[in-house]
Amino acid sequence: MPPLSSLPMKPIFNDTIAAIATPPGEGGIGMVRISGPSALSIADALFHCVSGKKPSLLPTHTLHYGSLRDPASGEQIDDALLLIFRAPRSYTGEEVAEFSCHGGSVTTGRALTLALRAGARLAEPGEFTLRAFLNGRMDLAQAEAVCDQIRAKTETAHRIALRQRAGILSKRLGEMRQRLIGLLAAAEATIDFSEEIGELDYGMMSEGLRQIREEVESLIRSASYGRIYREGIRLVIVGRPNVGKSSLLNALLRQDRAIVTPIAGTTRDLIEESANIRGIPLTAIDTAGLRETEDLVERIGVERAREAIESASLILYVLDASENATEEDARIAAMLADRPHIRVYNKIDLLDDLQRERLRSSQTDGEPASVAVSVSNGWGLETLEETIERSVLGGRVSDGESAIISNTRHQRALEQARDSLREAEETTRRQMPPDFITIDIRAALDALGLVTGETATEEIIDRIFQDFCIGK
Ligand SMILES: Nc1nc2c(ncn2[C@@H]2O[C@H](COP(=O)(O)OP(=O)(O)OP(=O)(O)O)[C@@H](O)[C@H]2O)c(=O)[nH]1
Ligand SMILES: [Mg+2]
Repeated sequence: MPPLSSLPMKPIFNDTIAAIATPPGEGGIGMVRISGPSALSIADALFHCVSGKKPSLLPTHTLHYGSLRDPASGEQIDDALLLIFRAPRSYTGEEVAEFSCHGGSVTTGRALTLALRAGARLAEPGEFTLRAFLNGRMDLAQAEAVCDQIRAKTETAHRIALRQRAGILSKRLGEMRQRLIGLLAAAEATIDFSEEIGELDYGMMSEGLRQIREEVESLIRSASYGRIYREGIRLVIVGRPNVGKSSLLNALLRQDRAIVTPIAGTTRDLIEESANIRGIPLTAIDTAGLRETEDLVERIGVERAREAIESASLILYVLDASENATEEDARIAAMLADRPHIRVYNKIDLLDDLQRERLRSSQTDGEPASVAVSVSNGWGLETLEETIERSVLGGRVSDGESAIISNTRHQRALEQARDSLREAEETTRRQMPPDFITIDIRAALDALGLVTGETATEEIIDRIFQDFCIGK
């Protein structure tokens, strides 16, 4: 497989693809998208503009009203709108026709069938965006951000995806690659023309490499933040029976998801639900109260709770503030000792003022963080959400402008680049011949190119687009 940078920049596909671009089910409108060299001739066969004009003769970026008909029988399928984009100024870089029909799976399904019969082939998942990438309309990081934007669960995740799609990360990486290419050229010149330009300036080389390596490292650091928003976290609620775990789950979800009763041992299975706490997408998991029990069902539930603790990104350890700690609490505390967790003292409404004051003064700023709440009254829940945010992000916040890494693939590529840059720095420090330095610089350039796709192989690219939805 040749590197993609050697692929031609003009449209490279001779087949035409089609798919329903709107989600399945009922909806106001449904859209069928067709892209490729025959997109407009297919529109000619199926669509009759009220103006009487042929779609293939219409100008780009225009919208037309008309009827969608089966060319075989003449039957009208829908009255619809046709959007025309001409190559190369379209999403894919190819000729594109989009039918905006009435919603519902039958209408869009029939429109798609007509397009296929007229010569299009059903698009693979992500194939429109794949073509956009291969036709040079966007780079790989931007293409991945398309998928991230569609999948974003919170506004912050959406903002990160939007910035990546706009090319902020690509631009930053592009600048770094340009500077590395400058260093590579300097090293190569001393190999080829050492008599004219003399020895390599090792000091300059070392300083240049250090600066770029530090920038790569700062991007890698942003990954711990960016990935939380892209992938979300698992928040597991544990504690003894009856302390208010399910009540807390319901409060965080703002819905009555789990059964709450005064009977200890109410929850017996894991209850998982998606939530959004201060922009952080998360799966909140309520568990069976931890205790020794003879009840078979409850015992399985307790076992599952222990497994959930293993998979948690953060644990809320709920205690009943009106009761003294028990042996079970000591066991739970020991189990959580090396796991990230927050102690949540619940039911503080049952305490008198003096007891509440005592609880408050016993809480320190140290680890683990602890928060006093009354789920029944809503006291302290906002502080708890703030504490969750702080624990998850560890004080890392985005300034809203800089490039952020939110994807494991990008993180790995940058780590590879950092390692090669370190090796280049070491080779420079030891004043080895410039050939050795150029090998490491080239490796770093290749690693950075994986993110934006210049050096990505067909296999990597296929894997990325397989995860997309159909019609995108
Ligand atoms: N006074 C008071 N009662 C509460 C509070 N939060 C929950 N409760 C009550 O405590 C009881 C147990 O609540 P649950 O949420 O079912 O407790 P749990 O920890 O999920 O219990 P199990 O599922 O049995 O482990 C219920 O009667 C709740 O109404 C609170 O803040 N104050
Ligand atoms: Mg419960």
